[in-house]
Amino acid sequence: MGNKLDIKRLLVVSNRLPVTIDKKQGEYIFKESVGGLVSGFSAYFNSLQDTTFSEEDSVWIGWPGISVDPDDQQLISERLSQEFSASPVFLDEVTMDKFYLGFCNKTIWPLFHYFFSLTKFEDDLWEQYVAVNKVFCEAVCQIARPGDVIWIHDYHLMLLPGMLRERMPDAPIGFFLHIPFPDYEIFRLLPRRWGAAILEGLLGADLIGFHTIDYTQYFLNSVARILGLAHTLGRVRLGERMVRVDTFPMGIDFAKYNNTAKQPRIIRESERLRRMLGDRKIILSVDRLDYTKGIANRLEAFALFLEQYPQWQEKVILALIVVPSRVGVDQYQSMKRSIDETVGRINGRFGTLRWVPVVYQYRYLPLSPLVALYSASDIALVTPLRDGMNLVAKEYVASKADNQGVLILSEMAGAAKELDQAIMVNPNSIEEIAGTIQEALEMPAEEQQRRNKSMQVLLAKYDVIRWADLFIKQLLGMRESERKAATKIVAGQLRNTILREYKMARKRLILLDYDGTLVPFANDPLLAVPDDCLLENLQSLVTSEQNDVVIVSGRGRDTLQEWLGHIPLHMIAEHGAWRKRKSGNWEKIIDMPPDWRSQVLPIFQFYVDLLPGSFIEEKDCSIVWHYRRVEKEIADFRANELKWELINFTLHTDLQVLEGNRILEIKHKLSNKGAAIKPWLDQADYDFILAAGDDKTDEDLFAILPAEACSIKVGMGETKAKYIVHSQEDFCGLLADLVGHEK
Ligand code: GDG
Repeated sequence: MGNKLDIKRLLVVSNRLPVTIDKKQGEYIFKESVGGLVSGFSAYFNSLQDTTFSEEDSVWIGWPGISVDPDDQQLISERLSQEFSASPVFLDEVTMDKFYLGFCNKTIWPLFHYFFSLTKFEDDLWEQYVAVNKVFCEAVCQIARPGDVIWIHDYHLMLLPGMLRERMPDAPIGFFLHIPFPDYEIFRLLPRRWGAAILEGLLGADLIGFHTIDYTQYFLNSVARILGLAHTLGRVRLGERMVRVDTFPMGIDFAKYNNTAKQPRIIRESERLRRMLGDRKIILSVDRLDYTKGIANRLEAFALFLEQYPQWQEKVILALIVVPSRVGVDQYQSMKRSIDETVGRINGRFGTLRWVPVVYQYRYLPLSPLVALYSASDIALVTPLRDGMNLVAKEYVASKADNQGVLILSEMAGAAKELDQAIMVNPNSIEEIAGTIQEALEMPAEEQQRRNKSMQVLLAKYDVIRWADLFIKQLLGMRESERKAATKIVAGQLRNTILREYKMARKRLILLDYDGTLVPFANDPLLAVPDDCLLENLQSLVTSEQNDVVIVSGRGRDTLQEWLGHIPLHMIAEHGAWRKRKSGNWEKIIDMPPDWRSQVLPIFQFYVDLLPGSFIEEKDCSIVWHYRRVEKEIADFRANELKWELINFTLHTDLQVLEGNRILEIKHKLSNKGAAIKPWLDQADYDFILAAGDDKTDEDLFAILPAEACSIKVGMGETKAKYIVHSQEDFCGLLADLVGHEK
């Protein structure tokens, strides 16, 4: 596995520890916890000693599942630490019930799985959620040391990253959500105060991970709509911090399931199971008891299958394993009763003295019998109504040592994005599931093998260790690039150096972009007028004989002339199509092809009609389509369409498409800011060159500068510039200081 990094420990934080404590006759008993997070993640956690983390044991922090008597807490902590590398968050059962069975499972769980009619919106549940997140925060703060990497898991602790960030501004913090993140239309059903607090809480992390691209997009969309924070390629800037949001589909411990299935005792157990069930075809259903898992529909579909395909009666059984879960929540109790009744009804209706159609167990199975059952089953029926990922589907395929068996999988499970060789079903359609069972039972053996092999390759490659490793590498990698970027930020020592070099220079060239660099963007480009302070600063700059100041802009020359013409500046307009020396007139540098305007305008016009709020700006040698005023998603979609149409149109012409800050522009391919400033670079022996710009077009300028030039990108993102300032205001502050040195 990966290189050992200079990191002390990984602190994993989740609601429950991988081990649950029970007390029987005064004795504490330790047993494995149930559920996707624990069963999946434990493999990674247990492998840690040999991987990325070194020096000391990593720690898993969470609730141990029981109120521990204060007198026993020391002892329990020691046992958990020594035997399980775990550290307990001591909370009494009443508090935990209010939290776990309250906001977690009466609000977040139903809402995030699109069961909004089951969702409770109660203030006291929210207050309890906040309070327990605070207790976790205290617990982590007590354990964390500088250098620790903190990885928080799941929907119970969505406020924790933000709370920890306040206490530990520099700690590397990751967060992974194991359930779906819903579409904005669903998320916004939460009172705004709660929704905003959850998003802000999550954004306390450096890296936020989801199972699928859809969840990632939904999250980013909610962040944009509710907090007003836009993202660039999944990166959200929060003041000095950058948060990355990305997709990491969780894998399973493939080797564990595959190797277990190959063990002779498991093969024997699997054969025994088959014989015991009368050598009938076995359809397997394994889930925690949960309304999201679609157990009721699955049972109805099995009944419909027996009715529609009577030839299969007595030849097939449904092995229904339901694992107890969230026993205190009302819906779960009534669901349990309803499953019991449905199973009874089906068995009563179809069963015979020799055949029980649904073999039902309401209990947790240890790993070996579970794998034997996976291995013995001809079909796995995994039909959740909504599921973040679903690991059972993956485990079933991994346990097919002989590659025989068919996975029927709900298209509403995150796993459907990867397990493309499963037979997909809509879990809401009982008819569709029933028909698919028949299709699966008749699938030829070779086809089953082909499909399973293909999925096994994927599962073996993207297993849980690789999943976790990628997440951690991404988390540390982005911290590293943030650290590198920080060394480029014009502040402190670096700022003083630039000011000093400026002051000491004999002859200076100062190249300044206009929009986004000297003035903020305005919704209407004609409103981005320079204010008095900027005009004064520019005036002071040009007053010095030592300075050549060039405004290098994409703006039309008329606008530049009107706004800045009274100051003796050199000016480049329309990305270099026009040039003006400070004491000269405007010269045209580029000749546009004939008829270009009459060809381009109708294309732009069409998109203005399609996207109300977008508009055209016509210049001498270019045409710009602005879409800044339009809502992001719809605008991005149209902009992408138009971009490709324009790229196609310009293919064999001298024209070029330019993508700027919420604009698309057509210009001559020879006009660019780099070529435009070349005459200045060729002409004089400057001993100080400063260039600043915020947009892609400014990159052409940065690229042509000599290595010693002081190039400054305004805002974040990939750049060829040597240095960075966070904002346009920051750059104007620097400019004011340069001028200050001038006085
Ligand atoms: C959440 C998300 C996401 C179940 N019964 C037994 C047993 N299990 C194990 C399975 C599997 C795990 O529990 C269940 O995981 P799932 O992914 O299917 O579902 P959730 O518990 O709802 O998990 C889910 C997951 O987190 C991970 O991110 O995939 O979408 O809801 O590993 O094997 N294990 C044993 N006996 C049982 O009776 N040994």
